[in-house]
Amino acid sequence: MSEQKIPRYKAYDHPAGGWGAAGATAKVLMQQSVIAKGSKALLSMNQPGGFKCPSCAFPDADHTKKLEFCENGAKALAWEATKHRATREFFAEHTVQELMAQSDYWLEMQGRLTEPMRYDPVSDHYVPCSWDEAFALIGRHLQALSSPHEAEFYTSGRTPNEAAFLYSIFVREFGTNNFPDCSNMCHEPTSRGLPPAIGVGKGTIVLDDFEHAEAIFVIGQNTGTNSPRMMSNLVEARKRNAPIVAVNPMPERALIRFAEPQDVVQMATFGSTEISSEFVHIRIGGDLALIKGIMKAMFEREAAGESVLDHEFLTEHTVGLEALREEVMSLEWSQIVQVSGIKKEQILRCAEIYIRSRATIICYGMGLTQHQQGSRLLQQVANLLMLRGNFGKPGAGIAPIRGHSNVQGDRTVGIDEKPTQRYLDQVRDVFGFEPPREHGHHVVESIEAMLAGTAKVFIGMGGNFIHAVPDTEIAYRAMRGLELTVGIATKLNRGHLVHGKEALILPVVARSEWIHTPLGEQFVTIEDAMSNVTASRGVLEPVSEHVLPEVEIVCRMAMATLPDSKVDWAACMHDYNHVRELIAAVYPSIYADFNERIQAPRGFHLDIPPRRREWPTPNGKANILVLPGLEVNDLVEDPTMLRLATVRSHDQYNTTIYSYNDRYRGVYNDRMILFMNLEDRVARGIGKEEQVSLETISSDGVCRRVDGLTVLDYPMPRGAIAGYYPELNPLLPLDYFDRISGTPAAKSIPVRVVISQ
Ligand SMILES: Nc1nc2c(c(=O)[nH]1)N[C@H]1C(S)=C(S)[C@@H](COP(=O)(O)OP(=O)(O)OC[C@H]3O[C@@H](n4cnc5c(=O)[nH]c(N)nc54)[C@H](O)[C@@H]3O)O[C@H]1N2
Ligand SMILES: Nc1nc2c(c(=O)[nH]1)N[C@H]1C(S)=C(S)[C@@H](COP(=O)(O)OP(=O)(O)OC[C@H]3O[C@@H](n4cnc5c(=O)[nH]c(N)nc54)[C@H](O)[C@@H]3O)O[C@H]1N2
Ligand SMILES: [Mo]
Repeated sequence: MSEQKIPRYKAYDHPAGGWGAAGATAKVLMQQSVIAKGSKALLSMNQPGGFKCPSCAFPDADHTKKLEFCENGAKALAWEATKHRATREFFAEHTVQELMAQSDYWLEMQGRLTEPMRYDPVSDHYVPCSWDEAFALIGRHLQALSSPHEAEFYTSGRTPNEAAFLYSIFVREFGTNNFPDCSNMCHEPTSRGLPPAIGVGKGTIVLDDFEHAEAIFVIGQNTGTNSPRMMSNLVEARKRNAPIVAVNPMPERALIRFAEPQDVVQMATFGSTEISSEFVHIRIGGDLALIKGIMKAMFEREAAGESVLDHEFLTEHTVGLEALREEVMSLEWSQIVQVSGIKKEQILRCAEIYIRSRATIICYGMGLTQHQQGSRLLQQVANLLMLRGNFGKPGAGIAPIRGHSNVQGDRTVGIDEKPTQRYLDQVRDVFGFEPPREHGHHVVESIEAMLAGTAKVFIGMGGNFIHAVPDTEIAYRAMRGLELTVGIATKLNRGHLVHGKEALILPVVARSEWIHTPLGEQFVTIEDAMSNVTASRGVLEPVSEHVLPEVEIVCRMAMATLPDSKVDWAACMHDYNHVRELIAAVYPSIYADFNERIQAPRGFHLDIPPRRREWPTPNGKANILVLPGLEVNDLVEDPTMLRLATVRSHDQYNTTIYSYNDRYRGVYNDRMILFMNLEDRVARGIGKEEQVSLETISSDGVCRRVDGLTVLDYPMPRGAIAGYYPELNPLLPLDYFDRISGTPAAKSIPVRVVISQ
């Protein structure tokens, strides 16, 4: 197993993609022993009639000449279609305490879960239990609570629309809006920050816009690893000379040079395409200063008599321009340069690219959202776009590159701890019960409630809550205080081992597997990052006859918990068309005729009013909102401080570790790494590849420390370091989050190095 191999570090100087990616795809299929099965499934991934890739949320290309998969999609599939099984015999062999000693990698390598298991405290083993027993246990615990707010209902973004919708109705009829979800740690700043600005908390582009863009900015996103299918769009843009500006503290390989594994000529000739025309080596958290710098350059040119703003758009559609101009003009260039770490000349070049382009797309990922001012930072991205009317025209718009394949869809169909009153009225009218009106808990609040003893039950619809959340050790304590924890999952993970007094693991049918009910074959639907809703039909046989689809699990939890329910759960359980009719009833403005429209081979697009220059904001305008100053995180008065970004390697999917390699960053067989600028290393007296510890700088008296981290010389800006999530989550304080969205600031943790004695 790669775990036991000796760590190796060697800079990667090839283009990303290419034969390395092709080889990695074959290798992962082989490793999981699924060559034949996996290849068959790959052929129908993201094709009409097939299933949606379980990896990222990037939309499918609207053409048939290509197989729509990528190296990391293949890994996600191989991981799901694996031949390995975590059976009852496996659980009989290991106590939970023994399993706790294993790595996350090892746990998931045991393979797919095959039947429901219940924790037995006497033997410290998970033991088989029937589905009826499992649902009865859940029903008993939920009914025993003195208030419905004592339960937390987590959702991860792989859950399809039908299951997420029913889950949201079940939980609301039960009586709470406690919906912590993975989005709270991810694109919540998009969902909360953008609505006051443009009226929607989603992106405004469609895939075709890439073909019309005259410039593309990719900020804080590692495209080649986390949305590899988007590389085709970037390559295409570069080939027609559209400039691409990449803004990142790490010179991510694929953003520099990329060879398309699906381009036969490039593969045969070992050719590749240069991606970034401008690589902006930003300091962690320096993006606000960069954006303000670009805006300042524009305002200065206007002041000098040039016309670089889209005055018509600004006058007709926006409010707030003058306040922004005043604030931006009050900033000194020297401050902008210092905080961003970018020379004025380069900022001016970026401004020039932006001004010349008649249609610009700004894409962004976790490098922008996971800061203390993540939501308001995104409002500045929207401002920048508004200055040149980059909304509601071909080739232009804002493009949050979402993470999980259905994280956007889950929110659309009701997974929301702060639902609108309008939606709640609609639920009341369609189902005939009064849903709770008060806001529920997001992720951080749910952990606080567990720590305070006011939360007693945790139900995890997918995901790996315990290793996704901040402050790992504190989170362990929170989880262990609960009465009941339930993990609805495909694979064994840490969340099943850090459990409450009673615990269940409920195995599900995976995305690539078919769903047959007594009413025949069913399909589910997914909403991608560009608001396209498409059908997903698995093509593989489910892993065992004892796993259930998520839809059935939700219905049976509801039936066990709510004997007098107003909802006909039995009618939903086996008939997904009926579920879609209910979705259409609750969301008539976007989901009318759902069952008819989903018949189109590529599904349909949900309405995004800003695409028509309509702004569903209270004043009906696009609002230019000001975030004063240049900082997106609280200042820390400590000269030894470094800002730590926790990032993904090329070989992981969130908390799922596929291997210990990170090819493009030149790391093999190791994940306990700190990427650091050589001068920062030398200044601290750290030897080359020496092991150190990191400690969080915080004022709450808690000592947060991770040991055994090897320091690698890496082209990071001074003062910025990076390491891997989830290994470094113990350093992220629970209280360190964006107040608007609740999103932990996982890209800017203030830390100091402690040299081991
Ligand atoms: N293969 C694979 N695909 C995935 C995932 C996966 O784990 N594996 N996860 C999915 C999920 S849920 C999500 S949300 C997405 C995540 O996709 P990304 O958003 O690409 O995720 P990260 O790796 O967390 O980091 C993003 C980038 O931000 C940069 N960065 C860090 N700090 C800053 C900063 O202050 N400013 C700027 N400009 N950049 C910064 C990092 O160097 C890194 O390149 O991918 C999805 N797709
Ligand atoms: N420090 C730090 N922390 C972070 C981040 C970061 O960048 N830095 N990123 C954050 C982000 S963007 C996100 S989205 C979260 C991710 O948080 P989660 O979504 O909670 O985590 P995952 O690792 O994606 O969940 C993996 C588990 O999902 C289960 N699973 C897989 N497929 C299915 C399925 O089809 N159905 C069901 N029911 N279960 C399934 C498997 O059991 C697997 O073990 O982490 C966040 N945490
Ligand atoms: Mo995410």
